[in-house]
Amino acid sequence: MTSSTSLGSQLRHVAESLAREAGDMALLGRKSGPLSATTKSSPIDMVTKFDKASEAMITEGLAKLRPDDAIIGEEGAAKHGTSGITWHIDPIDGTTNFVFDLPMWAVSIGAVDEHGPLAGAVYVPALGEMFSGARTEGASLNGSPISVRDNNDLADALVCTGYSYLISEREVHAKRVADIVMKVRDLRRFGAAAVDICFVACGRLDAYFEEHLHSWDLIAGQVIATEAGAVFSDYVGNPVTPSQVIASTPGVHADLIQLIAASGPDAS
Ligand code: LIP
Repeated sequence: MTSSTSLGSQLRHVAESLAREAGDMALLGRKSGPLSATTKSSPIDMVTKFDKASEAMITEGLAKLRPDDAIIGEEGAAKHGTSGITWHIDPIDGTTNFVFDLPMWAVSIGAVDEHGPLAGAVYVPALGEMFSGARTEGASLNGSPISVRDNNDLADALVCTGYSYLISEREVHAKRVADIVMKVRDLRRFGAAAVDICFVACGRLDAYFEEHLHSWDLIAGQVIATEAGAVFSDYVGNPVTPSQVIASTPGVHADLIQLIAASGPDAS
């Protein structure tokens, strides 16, 4: 890394290398035999030894490569920093898919500075796909530039969503999905927010929406998809937060906000 390389580019490279190392370890481990899981926030919110091993590998790598940065990880990693950079780590995003040996799971590693998401990588080991990006420096899939799908028609849009682990929160989701599926090309539910957002970034999806996420689900995909031309907001068009995420190609964003508003719990 030359001294002229931007900080965003340096952090993008760090995220890619650590995501690949941890993701390949988890994929190899998953294929090595039967897997046990315990649960966290609900009986369907699972965690495995590979979630924990992946987070440990990533935090050890950051301790060597970026010792002054802060860290927030899904499985409990928490470290203060002095550099102004904070890493948000989802060591296995899509743990349910990982446990059921489905390919839609990823290692998501994103870095933020005082201005927001700066760089990130989302590695999907079972698909052999590395998404990455850095603010003002573009986004890529396996090194090739990516961009969102060019579409201005919500009825033509392939839209992805997800559901909370808390059954009590799913009633709203179910009603919303029942309405929205009638107004778009089709709905998908892949089970990993970081993958869903990166699929918007590369044009495989037109839009993604979900509530009740965490920063580690969002940050890496947010910088990648933003650099690929996606727009982000909450469900009413305000700045995105993990609690309410819309990521879409620009041409359907406003109509999707209106459709979500018309299909929500307060809709007539
Ligand atoms: C998952 C998210 C997904 C959501 C799941 C779960 P995890 O994260 O990526 O979008 O629908 O309920 O929260 O728990 O697999 O890291």
